[in-house]
Amino acid sequence: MSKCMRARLLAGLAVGVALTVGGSVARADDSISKAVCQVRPTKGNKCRGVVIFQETKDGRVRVMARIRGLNPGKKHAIHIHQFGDCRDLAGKSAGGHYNPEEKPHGLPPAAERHAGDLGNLEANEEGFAKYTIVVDNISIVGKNAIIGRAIVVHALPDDGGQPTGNAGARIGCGVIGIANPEWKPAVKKK
Ligand SMILES: [Cu+2]
Ligand SMILES: [Zn+2]
Repeated sequence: MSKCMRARLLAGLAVGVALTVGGSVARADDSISKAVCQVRPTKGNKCRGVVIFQETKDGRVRVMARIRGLNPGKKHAIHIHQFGDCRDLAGKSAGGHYNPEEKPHGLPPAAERHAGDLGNLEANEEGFAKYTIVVDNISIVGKNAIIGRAIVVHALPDDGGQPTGNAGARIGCGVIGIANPEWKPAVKKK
């Protein structure tokens, strides 16, 4: 077999593998613009929910969180932590705040803050919080990529103090993954 033929055969094989992963056909040029994180409670807590990350047309990231199991009427810090590792029962394995630019801790919209500093959730009387923030210091898979890192929700509010906002225990933890752009939740039957 000539060198050229072998190169073409290998290239063809690679494309074939890329197109048939998981038994369904994926486009080879799929760009990743959406991520999802399923937050689960750490030991002894009830915090759970979903955080969606969607890249905007102007290159920012819209973060949309829906979290329940919080203290009614209270604020709870929400951060991106360095490691997508929630194995520790208290969430410690997620490491510190995601801080690729070595900045001090802060609260949005301050520019001087960790990339992972998303501010606070604010729970209603049912202990549920819906929170949206658009940020310009992270991306899904580009600069300051968040894929493979973790969302951590804390017991206390983030007060912006050093080094990490005095937010207390980690009550929820979840790994940020690539969202399936075609999946939609089933419509709830009443
Ligand atoms: Cu945190
Ligand atoms: Zn921070």
